[in-house]
Amino acid sequence: MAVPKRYYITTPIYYVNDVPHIGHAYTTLACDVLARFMRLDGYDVRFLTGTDEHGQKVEKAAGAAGIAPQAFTDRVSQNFRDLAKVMNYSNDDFIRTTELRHTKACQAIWKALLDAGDIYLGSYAGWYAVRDEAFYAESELVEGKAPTGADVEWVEEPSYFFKLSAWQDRLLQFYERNPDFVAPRSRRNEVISFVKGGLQDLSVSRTTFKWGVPVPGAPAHIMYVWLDALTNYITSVGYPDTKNDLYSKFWPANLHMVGKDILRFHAVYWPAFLMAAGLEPPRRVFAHGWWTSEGQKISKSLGNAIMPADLVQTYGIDQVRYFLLREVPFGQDGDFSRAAMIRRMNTDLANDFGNLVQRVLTQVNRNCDSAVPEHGEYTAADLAMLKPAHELVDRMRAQFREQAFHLALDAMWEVVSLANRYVDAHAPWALRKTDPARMATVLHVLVEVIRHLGILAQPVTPDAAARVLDQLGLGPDERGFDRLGIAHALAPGRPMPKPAPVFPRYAGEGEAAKG
Ligand code: ME8
Repeated sequence: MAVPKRYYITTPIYYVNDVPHIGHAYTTLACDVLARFMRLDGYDVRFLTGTDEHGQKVEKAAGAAGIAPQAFTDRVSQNFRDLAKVMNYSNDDFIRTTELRHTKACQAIWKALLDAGDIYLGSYAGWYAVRDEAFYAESELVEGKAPTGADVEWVEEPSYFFKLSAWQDRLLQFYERNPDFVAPRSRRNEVISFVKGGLQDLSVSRTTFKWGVPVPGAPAHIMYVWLDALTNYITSVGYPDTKNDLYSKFWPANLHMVGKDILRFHAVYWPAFLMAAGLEPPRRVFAHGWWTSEGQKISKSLGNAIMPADLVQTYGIDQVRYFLLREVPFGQDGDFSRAAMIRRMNTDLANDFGNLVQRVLTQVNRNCDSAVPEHGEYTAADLAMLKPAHELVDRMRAQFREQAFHLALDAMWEVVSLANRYVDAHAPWALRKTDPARMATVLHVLVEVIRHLGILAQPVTPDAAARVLDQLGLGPDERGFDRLGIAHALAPGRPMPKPAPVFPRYAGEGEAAKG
């Protein structure tokens, strides 16, 4: 039997203590592009994002805003839902940890851990960083602060513990058997050495504040916000009902996408919780890098957070989407600069891809009666142009499998450059009078190349790609990856609508020159 083509991808759920900035937009964008790619490739996809609304940090932020935590989270969570529209995300579910379905899932996993003998009552005395919502050992502190630079406070309270120490060997075996579980590879080594260094039992309940999921049977305790938050990934597929359709179709998740700051929670605690509860761990966790802004760390106190809506308004949605995934090798840290953004927008999109489409489709419109041109026999040069276009999907698939977005886009732009060189070399405009049949063949080859580029550009630049495909006259059922290849080449004579530019240049050229 064929393996069912299913794909479940998740973003971290974001704390609602703050409005979303470019860093949050980036993680969800990467997931959106993968989700779109897999859908076009025939997969049944589930793409989840949402907000992490419990814990001391959110409670404090609500206090500072002078409103009750629930009203505060309602307001800030909406900003993240609005972001989905601004950035054109295609998520299938948006989870809030204050929803009833989630409370039920949290309490069920708690009971499963308790029944398995992996939770016991004790008391915690140690350091806690509210900003990270994390406990730190004395030995981890650096000049009285958490290794992340967050302030720590001394906490002493009755607490339930998860027997994380008992999971060290099983986790190491799990990493051994699943070499692709943590990516990129350098992060995998980091996780393994952390676990080899020894694991302490983990405090999983708090008693000194109230904003959280109550521990079943122990109402003085609320669940530690990370146990609560991680559980969202199974809440969305219907846990604790593991027999339902969604759960059986989509769990284990194929990919949890996270920033490098929260890898430990996802690659150490989460598989341990799941295995202890008798559930399967996810297949893969990818930890991407961090963005700085014009060379500086993005922080609330510096006031330099880049707002996605501003960027989209200034440069355009697809320009921003393309830039974020093309500019920095995925997995590494990167710097956002307006000069670099404008360069990508003008060079890669407007000059290279945009011009290619514009000049080819304009010639078809003028010289081929606004219809797909007839083609004669292909020359070696024609075949050398078509082949890389036909093979592009395989190259991009391989890169997407590794979450190497920048390399997938590199591969695509190789074809774009090849096509621009092919236009120059074969100058179809000059053939109009001398050899109209050859002109038609050249334009046919180019229309096919553009059809492939348009279909494959959909995950990263969905609006612009849709406009390219509209201009080729493609119907909604002609845009999937199953339509790639010569077998589905456009029939000569099919009408093609009037072309219009797809990728504008940045209007404020002065700013580009400054960069
Ligand atoms: O950690 N560059 O939520 P959070 C790149 N609620 N990515 C960035 C970034 C930057 N400068 N700043 C933030 C939490 N991010 C928890 C997660 S999941 C069960 C619970 C992204 O609101 C990056 O993905 O602090 C990072 O991991 C995430 O936002 C942290 O979001």
